[in-house]
Amino acid sequence: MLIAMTRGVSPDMGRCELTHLAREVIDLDLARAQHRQYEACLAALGCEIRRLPPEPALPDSVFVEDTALVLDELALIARPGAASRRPETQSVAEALKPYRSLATIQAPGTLDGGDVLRIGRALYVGLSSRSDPAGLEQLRAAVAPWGYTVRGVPVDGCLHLKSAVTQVAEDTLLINPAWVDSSAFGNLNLLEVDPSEPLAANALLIDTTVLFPAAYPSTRRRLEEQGISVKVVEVSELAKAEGGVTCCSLIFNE
Ligand code: CIR
Repeated sequence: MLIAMTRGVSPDMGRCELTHLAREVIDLDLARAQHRQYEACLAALGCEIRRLPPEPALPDSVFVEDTALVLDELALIARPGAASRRPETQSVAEALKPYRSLATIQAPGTLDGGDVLRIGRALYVGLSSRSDPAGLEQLRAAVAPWGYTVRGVPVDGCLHLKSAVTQVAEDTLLINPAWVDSSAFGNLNLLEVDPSEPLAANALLIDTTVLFPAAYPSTRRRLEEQGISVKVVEVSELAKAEGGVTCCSLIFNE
């Protein structure tokens, strides 16, 4: 069974971290409704939703993806690059303990889950404003016993690696080549976002369906033209906090 760990929207989300976006007013009620709809989509795609305890004082705590990397063999608790986000990890570690043995990124290394793209047994790690080479090396050491390859990929112009590239089918990545070097991804097929939608590369693949933001219809058409099944979700308020569809869950096999 697939588990999707999520966490509700903090009442303080208006004070979230922002790196590439200007601050806009977030409608909290709408954000909560969109988040519930997101959870409902995950449930409809076969995920069992496990809600983490709320963290009302932590503005970005809905973005649970950044707090950990959950592999079949272990869970690695992240050390987010933004200091305001580090207190989010404790409750995530507690919640993951029943499912996996845990390793933890140690100071001064930093790693955000949003910077780790897993394709089979290859882990691509964004070297971004949030994740640094020391974090990457700790990740490499933690997963070495299970034969994962780890490759650093510089990210420029966006928040995380998965803002620039995500998996949308077994052998296909959706990518914004302006933010990450396409040649890093070897033999995989690359589908580019529509140039008018630079933020559209963050998609969430569950089995053979892609959960995808309503805001990017031109890129959605590109996905559908490739025969990819797309489930659209409205996440406008979460996007104002610089979050996308991968960020709001940790998905793993029970
Ligand atoms: C942050 O800047 O950390 C949050 N406002 C947004 C995090 C989005 N997470 C993600 O893309 N994995």
